[in-house]
Amino acid sequence: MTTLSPKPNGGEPGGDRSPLSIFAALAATGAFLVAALAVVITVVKDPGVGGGSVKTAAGSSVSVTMTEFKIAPAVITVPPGPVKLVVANAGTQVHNLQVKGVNKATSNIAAAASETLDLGDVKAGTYEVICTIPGHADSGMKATLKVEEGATASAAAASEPSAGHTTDTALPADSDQQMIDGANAYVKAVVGSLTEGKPNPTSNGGKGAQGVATKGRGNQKMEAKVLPDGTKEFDLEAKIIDWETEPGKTVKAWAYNEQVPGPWIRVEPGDKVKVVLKNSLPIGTDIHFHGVSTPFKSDGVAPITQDMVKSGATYNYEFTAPNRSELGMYHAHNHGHVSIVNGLFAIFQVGDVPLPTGRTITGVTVPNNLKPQQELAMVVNDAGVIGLSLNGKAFPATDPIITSEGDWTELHYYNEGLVAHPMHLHHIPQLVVAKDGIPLDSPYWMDTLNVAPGERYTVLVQSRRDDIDLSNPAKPGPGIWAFHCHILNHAENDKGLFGMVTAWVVLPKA
Ligand SMILES: [Cu+2]
Repeated sequence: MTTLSPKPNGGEPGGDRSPLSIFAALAATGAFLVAALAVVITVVKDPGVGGGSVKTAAGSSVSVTMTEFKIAPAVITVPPGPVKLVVANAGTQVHNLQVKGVNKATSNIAAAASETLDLGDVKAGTYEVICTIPGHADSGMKATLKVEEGATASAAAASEPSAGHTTDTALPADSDQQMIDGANAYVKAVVGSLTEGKPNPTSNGGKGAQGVATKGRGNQKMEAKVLPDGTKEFDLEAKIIDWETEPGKTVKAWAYNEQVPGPWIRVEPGDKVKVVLKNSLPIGTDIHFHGVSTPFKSDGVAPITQDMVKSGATYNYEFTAPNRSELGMYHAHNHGHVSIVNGLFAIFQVGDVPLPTGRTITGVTVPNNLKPQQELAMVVNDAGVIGLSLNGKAFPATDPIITSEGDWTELHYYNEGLVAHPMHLHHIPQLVVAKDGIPLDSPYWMDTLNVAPGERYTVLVQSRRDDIDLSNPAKPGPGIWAFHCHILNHAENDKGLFGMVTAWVVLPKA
């Protein structure tokens, strides 16, 4: 029977294959990550780029393109009468388009999608056009709609470069080189931080390493303040902070205790819990414990279950944790479409997710008494000022996952964004053991897991496969395996890898 149980294996790797020599070899090839990702040039044909305008008896139709953080053309000119805007999102984040004074707006448009906005009969005048997603208009997503007698409908600025978007006409001439440089910089950072032996603050027992350095790290385990009656107290402050999502890009994030995601809170079943929320945001807030059994008044849905926690105020959530494990999140509920995607999200865990130890699933037996070497979280987001990210960071600032051959890793996925993300780990199969913290009667193996907003999944991963022949270095085994969202423009842009990309590192057995 095939088994993933740790067992003696006669074919140990050769003595010269130290972890660092492997990385050096990989880094030297330069393009290994490129190959690993099976790079596909994203060819997106959409009506918004290279489009133009049409003036018919039925009115004007103008193509408008949104990117980070621009609306093109900046001035849209049309004659009075019926106007339609064909609005394309050529960026990497969710955007929308609102025409003030006409009171018409698109829905939130996902990256690479488009929508036609019928403005109806528009009178002569000047109207402001913006993306209403917080921070986007201030970052440049503003345009003007000029409705003038005798005007010719303006053409979309087809020649303007569009960030993060590829048309079939041209990739930058140096796009291959940028891909190679970006991948190499990431590997160099990962190998460098491994050498320094930094602990990984977001991992239980993790060996620790990081991508290209940025300021601030989220998901840090929070110590409880234990009160005389045994209650575990966690003090949180919500406020707007500077947060570096990727090297050199700092945004105004909404954060708990200056972290995105906020501190990882863990309690045990039956614990008495008190969460003290101080609101230092400019607007009211609350905390909803998503997927955690709390009483009505601690469900955090202002103004229904509690009063709004006004700016400057403090609120106490008090409850007894359930008598079973639960894997939840905590996030603002009030104005969630702004506050959550901008960073007010974190993990709330009650006990350990039960694992299918001793069970055989599709021919693979999970060891009895399995205790994974590390327990990690991957919180995905795609919107607001945080954008496409894993644990609050975008590639190349994403933390790699560091394991050794034979290690078992327990990984929890959480989606706090607006769209689903099919998370794909190369080469190493994942065993799905729980959905939303509830253990599955029938765990299953897969390599791509679609995680929709609000969902949590728990997987077990053993950093080896039985078909790996350790005595034959030519066979794949240890290495840096690409791990990314498989919506291709969530993982790549014209400059190479970006956004929802990280690496699963398998070091040779010590
Ligand atoms: Cu995605």
